[in-house]
Amino acid sequence: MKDFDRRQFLSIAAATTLGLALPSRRALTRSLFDAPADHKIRIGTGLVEVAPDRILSTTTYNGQFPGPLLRFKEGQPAVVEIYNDTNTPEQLHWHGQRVPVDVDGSAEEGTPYIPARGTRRIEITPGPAGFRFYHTHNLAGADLAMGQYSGQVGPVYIEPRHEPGAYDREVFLTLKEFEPSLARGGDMAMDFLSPATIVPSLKTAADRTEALAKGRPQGYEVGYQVFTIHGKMLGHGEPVRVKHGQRVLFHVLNGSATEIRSLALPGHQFRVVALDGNPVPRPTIVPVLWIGTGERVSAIVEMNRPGVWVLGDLADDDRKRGMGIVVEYAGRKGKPLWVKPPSSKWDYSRFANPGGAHTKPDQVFDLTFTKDQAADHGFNRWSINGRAFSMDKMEPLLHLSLGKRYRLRLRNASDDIHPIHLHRHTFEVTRFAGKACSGLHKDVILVGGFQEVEVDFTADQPGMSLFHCHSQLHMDFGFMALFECS
Ligand SMILES: [Cu+2]
Repeated sequence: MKDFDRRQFLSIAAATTLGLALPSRRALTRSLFDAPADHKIRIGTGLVEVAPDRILSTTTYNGQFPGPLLRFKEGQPAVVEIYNDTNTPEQLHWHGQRVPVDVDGSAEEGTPYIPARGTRRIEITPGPAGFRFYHTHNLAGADLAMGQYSGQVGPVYIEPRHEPGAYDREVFLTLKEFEPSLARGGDMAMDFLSPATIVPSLKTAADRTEALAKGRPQGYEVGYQVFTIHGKMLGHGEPVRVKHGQRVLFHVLNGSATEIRSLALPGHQFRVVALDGNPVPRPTIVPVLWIGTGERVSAIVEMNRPGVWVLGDLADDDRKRGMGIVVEYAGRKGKPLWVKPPSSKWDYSRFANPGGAHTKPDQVFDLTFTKDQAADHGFNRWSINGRAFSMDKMEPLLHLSLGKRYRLRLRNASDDIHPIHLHRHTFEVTRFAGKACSGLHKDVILVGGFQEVEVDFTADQPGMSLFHCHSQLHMDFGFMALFECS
């Protein structure tokens, strides 16, 4: 705590010297003197009752899963006290927020750890407004009890200064699997992204690296036994209780360590109003939501088909093992009904403005992702531009100038889909698989097998920012890079 106060003092002293605007007197008083915390988070072992006969033991926030919904007000400084009751130093990452390295929650960037059996008290100025989340940023490697395989995931809502209220109620849902295990190969849905345009040279490059791996087995993938929404297997939690005519705004977070999820509600449609917590330029009605690891979708459902329904994943195996929640209309009883929706594609550009970026970037960087099959103790090793990240060699991959606009051309020379995430920034999707678009602001984007996606962003955060695939299995085996900005 002393450490925190000193740093605060130094940053204020520096701001004064530079003649910068000081935080408000209230903010100053709160941080320098020991004001009560706005939120207290306790990291420790918790029991999660996913069903009456299934109680899991895992690391949680405040003994519950998901972690408590943390509400902040945009731009209003808040103090968070984090207690670590485990024997492992921890990192708590504020996903989707523009916060300094000191509090972002990434050891790679230089955030101090929350010591084992210790405490860290931080102050953040929350923003941008919208649906964010917080999660551990520890490596797990081959230890499937660690990192985001555990229960260290919770939602954040940052209230905007003006809330548009075109709905009757809000429901926050966190999707998460438990009881992971390693297997060779996987069965993740691959063909839902649209357009499906691939770049032949990326396929050729992948074929070449695959040929080099000839004779090696498939790399490990992670599978799960237990699937939950809001910490409960389908049929075991409280249903979402609705009334005929209500407009319900669902804020859905994919808190998975590795999986892409889908969601449908038979007889109903989703009006997608925000992606990754940011309002979309063109709210669009879709029958199915697809949500990559770390992505969020906010969608309004008009409750106009009274009954008892399953809001669930399209994958039958996963839904039967728990990935669903019951939606029950007032006065209706009976067995929840699931109906497979007609097939549909997920096209990010439908939510964006047609046509490309309005601002020309100052510089374009190509980032090519490759897989070296089973190259690291049976795990696939991942590289960005030929470099697999390691904590021993942490030199930044890109050097950025503060205030400049950059374009990243994300080039996937592998057959997997990767949820690509950039810390401390929001990017604009300007081209998806050959289709130009604009106005879609996100912090995670799915890049399909052999596909190319372009995102633009302004480097407005000094210091290191981590860029990585949000799959724990990929980031832990090389799929990370640092961008340094000064
Ligand atoms: Cu990945």
